[in-house]
Amino acid sequence: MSVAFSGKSREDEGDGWNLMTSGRTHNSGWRSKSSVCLIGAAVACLGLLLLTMILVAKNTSAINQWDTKYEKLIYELTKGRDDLRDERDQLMIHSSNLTKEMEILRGQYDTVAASRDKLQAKLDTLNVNGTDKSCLQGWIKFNNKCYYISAHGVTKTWENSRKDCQERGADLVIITTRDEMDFVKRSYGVTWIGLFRGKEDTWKWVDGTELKGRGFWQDGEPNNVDGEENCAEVSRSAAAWNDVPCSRKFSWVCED
Ligand code: MMA
Ligand code: CA
Repeated sequence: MSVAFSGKSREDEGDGWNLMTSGRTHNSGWRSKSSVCLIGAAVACLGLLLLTMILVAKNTSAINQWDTKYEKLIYELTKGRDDLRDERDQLMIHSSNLTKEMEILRGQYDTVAASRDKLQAKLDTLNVNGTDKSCLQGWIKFNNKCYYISAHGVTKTWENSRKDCQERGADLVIITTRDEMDFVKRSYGVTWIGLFRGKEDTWKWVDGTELKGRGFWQDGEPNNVDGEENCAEVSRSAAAWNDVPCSRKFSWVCED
């Protein structure tokens, strides 16, 4: 060994090699060199192959790891998306239910509001300005208004009936509601009310206001028989109005 690394000539080196591989020819030495080269190359190739295999294995494992990681991520994202879709569907159902419920409640509110307004109106007529009205003796209180009903058997013309009411500080009754109508018809026999034919064939109340709507006329009335029926009466039996000549004599009802 010391000879091979002593810095001598190439031949000496050859000799040195020969010394190391004693018994071999010059030719066989060259072959040995090439074998060594081949073996070296093979080892190098094997090493490279091994390295490549390790790298590939490493990469494959890394890829596998990445795959697993992404598969997991994709699974979680998909699940998250599906959960959100479910939640959205539930919310949409809930929202639609709430809309329906709101419509029902709105309907109920309208009904209750209408009922409240009706009751308020009734309360207003019952209790004008919050004070309970008191009626004079001989008068009847109905829905917080005072009425005078002429005595049984006493009859007058429409004009004289009205005069009687005015002398009592009132006037013939003005009927505005079905309630009031039902109250007035309870009087005796045929009764004058404060409704008369004004100019241009319009029906007017004694306070100067015009009759609005159909009122409570009997079927076929007012028919103005002989063109002389200018005053309205109500009878217990008919429970509705009829136009008759104002000169007829009937009972009457005054309203304060
Ligand atoms: C009477 C009189 C009229 C009324 C009719 C209804 C015949 O006349 O009361 O005013 O319209 O009856 O039939
Ligand atoms: Ca008539």
